[in-house]
Amino acid sequence: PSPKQSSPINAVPLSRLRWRLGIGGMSRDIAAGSHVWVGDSELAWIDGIVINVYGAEAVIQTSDGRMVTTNLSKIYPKDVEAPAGGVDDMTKLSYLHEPAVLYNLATRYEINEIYTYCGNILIAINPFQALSHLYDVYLMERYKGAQLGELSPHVYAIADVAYRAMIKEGKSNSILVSGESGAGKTETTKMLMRYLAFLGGHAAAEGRTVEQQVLESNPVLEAFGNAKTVKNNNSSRFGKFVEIQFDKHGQISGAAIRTYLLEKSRVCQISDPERNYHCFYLLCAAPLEEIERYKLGDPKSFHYLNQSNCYELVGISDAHDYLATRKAMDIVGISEKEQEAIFRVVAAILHLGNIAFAKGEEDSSILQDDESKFHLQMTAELLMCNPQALEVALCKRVMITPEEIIERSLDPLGAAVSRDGLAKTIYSRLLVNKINVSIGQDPHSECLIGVLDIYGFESFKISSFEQFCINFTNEKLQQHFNQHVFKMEQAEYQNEEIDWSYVEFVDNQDVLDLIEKFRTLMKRLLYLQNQWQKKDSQEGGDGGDPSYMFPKSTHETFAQKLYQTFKDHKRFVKPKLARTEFTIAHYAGEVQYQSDQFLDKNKDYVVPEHQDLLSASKCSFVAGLFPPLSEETAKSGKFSSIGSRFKLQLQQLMDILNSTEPHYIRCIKPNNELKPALFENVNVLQQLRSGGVLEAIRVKCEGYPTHRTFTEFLNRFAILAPEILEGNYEEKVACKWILEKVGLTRFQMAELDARKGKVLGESAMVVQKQIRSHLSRKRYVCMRK
Ligand code: AOV
Ligand code: MG
Repeated sequence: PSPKQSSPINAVPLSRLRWRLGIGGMSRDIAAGSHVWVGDSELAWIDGIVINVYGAEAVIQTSDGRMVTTNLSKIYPKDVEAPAGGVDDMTKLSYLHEPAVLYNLATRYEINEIYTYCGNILIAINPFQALSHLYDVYLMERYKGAQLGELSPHVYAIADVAYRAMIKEGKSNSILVSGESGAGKTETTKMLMRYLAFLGGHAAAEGRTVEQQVLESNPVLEAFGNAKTVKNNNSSRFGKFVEIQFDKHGQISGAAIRTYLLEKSRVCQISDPERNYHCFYLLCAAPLEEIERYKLGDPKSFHYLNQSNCYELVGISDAHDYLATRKAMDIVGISEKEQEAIFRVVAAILHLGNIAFAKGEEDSSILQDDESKFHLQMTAELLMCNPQALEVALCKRVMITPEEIIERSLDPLGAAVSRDGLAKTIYSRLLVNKINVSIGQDPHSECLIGVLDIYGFESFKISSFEQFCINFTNEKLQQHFNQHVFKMEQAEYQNEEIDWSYVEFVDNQDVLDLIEKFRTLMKRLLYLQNQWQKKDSQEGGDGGDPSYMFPKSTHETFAQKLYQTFKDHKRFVKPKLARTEFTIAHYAGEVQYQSDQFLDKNKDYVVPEHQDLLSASKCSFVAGLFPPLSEETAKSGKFSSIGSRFKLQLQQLMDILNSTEPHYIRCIKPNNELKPALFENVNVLQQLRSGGVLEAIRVKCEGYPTHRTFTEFLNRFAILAPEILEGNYEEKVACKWILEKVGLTRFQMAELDARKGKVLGESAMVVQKQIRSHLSRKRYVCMRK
C-alpha cells in the first residue's frame, strides 16, 4: 500500500483507533496440530492437540494423554501465546470463549489473583483465606483516582470509579454485589464501604463520625441477621442496601441502611448443622453478670438452639464477639439502655421457646410443667409484661362475633404455633430502624453511592418459601444486570460506529412473570382462607383466625392448582410422583421447592392478642416495637402477605437502582468445602453461566469477540507479512495489508494463528523477536512525534 491510500483512515479520530475484529466460526479453522479445548466431564474443559480431522470430526490428544474424538463444533481453539499468569481483563483474551475464560480465572486464582475484570464488571473469586496484603491502607491510596484498568483489578477500583463518576456528574451511583451463598458478597461489600469511607471520610474527626457509624453497623447487622447455614458459616439472612450520602465536597454526610425480608423462620426452626442467628449464642457467652441477670446458660438448654447439634463455629469466639458487638453498637450510637433492652428481648425469646404445652381440659392447653412455668415467668419479666396475660395470649384466642366476644382455647399444637409466631414477630422487629435512627440521614445530600448486598441464590434439599423469595430477589437483580450489560455493550458499539442490530438478548422476564402469577395465586388463597374462616366463625366454628395454619388438604389443593396453572410454562416442572413439590428453572439453575408451608409462611399477620400484650409492656423499648395499629391497618392486616410486601420493597429498590449509574461485582465461590486454593472448574463454570458472566460474554461474541488494538495485532501477526515493517505505514493500513495478503476479508484469530503456526519455525522465533523490537522502536518514534 502507498502512504496515500491511508489518508482517509488518518481522518479517523484517535479514540477510534481500536479496531474491532471479528471471528467467524472458530472451529472451521481448526486443523491437525491446532491447540484446542475439548469438553471433559470432570474438568469441564481440557486442553489438547488435534491429531487429525475427518470431515466434521476431530481426533484430539488431551494433555492427560487420552485420545478423544469429537465434533469440530464442540472444540475451541486454545491460545498458546496466552500470558503465563493470565490476563487481568477477559476482553484481552485472544479467544473469548468459555474454556478460555475458565482457564484464565483458574490460572489467576492459583497465584492468588482473585480479581479479574470482564470489561467493567469485576469478577471476585472467594479466596477462603485472609489475603491481608490485598487490602492494605497504602493500596487504598494507590487506587485513589486511578483509571480503571491502570492497576490490578480490585474492589477499590470499582468503588473509586463510582465515587469519581458521582463527583464528576453529580449523579448517584450504585454498586451491586451478587453471587451465590458464600461467594463473598458481604465481605466484598464491607471492603467497598471501607474504601468509600476512606475517600469521603473526615480528616480530623472529633468523636464519632458518620463513616465510623456506617462501618460499625456491619458487625451489628451481622450479629442479628447472619447465621451459619450449610453454605456459609456467616450467611446473611436478610438483604441490605446501604446508601452512603455525600455532600457537595464529596464528603460523607449521612447514611441509610435499608434491609429486606429477614428469614423469620430461623428464629424457631433450625436443622443440623445450621445455627440460629449469631446473637443468641453471643448472649449465652456474655459476661457472667449478664448471664445471671437473664437466667441464661448453656445454649444446649434452649429449644430454639438445640434443634441442631451445632453450637460453636470454628475459629470464632462468641464471648469475644459479644463484647465486639456491644462496642460496635456504642459506635453506631445505640445507647447503653437500648442495648440492654435489645439483649433482654433476645434472652426473652430464648425463654419463650422453652415454654411447652400439654393437653388441658377438652381442647385446651396448659403449661407442660414447672420448667415451662419458670420460662413463662422469665419471658414475662424480660419483656416487662404481665405473665398471666402472656399465658392467655399464647393459649387462647379471642373471637369477636356480631353477638358476643368468645374466648376460645388453642390445643397444645396451636399454642406452640402461637408461641413461635410471637417469637418471630418480636425478633423481626428488633433491629429494624434502630440503626438508621442512630446514624441519621442527610436531608441535603447531593448524591449517594448505594451498595447492595443481598442473600445469594439458594437451592437446598428442601427449599421453601424463604428460598423462593431469596431467589426471586436474585432473578430481579439478574434482569437488571442483563439489561445493564446489554446497554453497555451496545453503547460501545455505537461509539465505534459498528452495526449491532443482530445481537440477540435473552432475558429472564419469563421467570419473573411466573413468580408474579404465583404470588397472585397465593394471595388469592390467603384471601379465600380468610373469607372461609370468617364464615366458619359466624357459624360458630373455630375460624376467624388468620394465624391458624392451613389444613393439609389445602396444601395439596394449592399444589394441584400450581400444576394446573403452570403445566405448560417452560420454567415450571412438576417432578414425577410429586404431591406438593415443584421445580422452577431459575437463571442460576433448577430449584425444587416444597410447597407445603408456602401459604402459611406467606401470611403476614400479627395476632391482636400478641400486639396488645406487647404494646402494654412497661419497657418503652418493647412497647415501641408494637405501636398501636390504626383500625384500618388492623383490618387490612389480615390480608397482607409477605410476598406482596416484599414485592413492593423490591420494586422500590429497583426504582432507586434505576435512578443510579450501576457497577457490578460478581462473586464466585470456587468450591463448596469453603477451602482455600481449591478451584473446582465445573462449579465455577456453573456460576459463570448462571451469573450472567458468560451471557455477557456471549453478547460480546455475537458481535466482535476479539478486541485488539492495531499495535497488538501487528505484534502478533506482522510475521505473516514481514515486509510491512519496512515501510512507514499507519498501523491500521498495515493491519489491513496483512489480512489482504493472507486472503482474509475479516479478522479470524484462529485462522491467522494457524497460518502463523505454519510460518513459525525455529528460526522464525528470532524473526518474531526482531519484529517486537522493531515495533517498539516504531512506537517510540510515534510517541515522540
Ligand atoms: P456471601 O455474603 O456471598 O454469602 P460472605 O461474604 O459471607 O458470603 O463470605 C463467606 C466467607 O468467605 C467469609 O466468611 C470469609 O470467610 C470468606 N471470604 C469471602 N470473601 C473473602 C475475601 N475477600 N478474603 C478472605 N475471605 C473471604 V450469603 O450472605 O450466604 O449469600 O446469604
Ligand atoms: Mg452475605
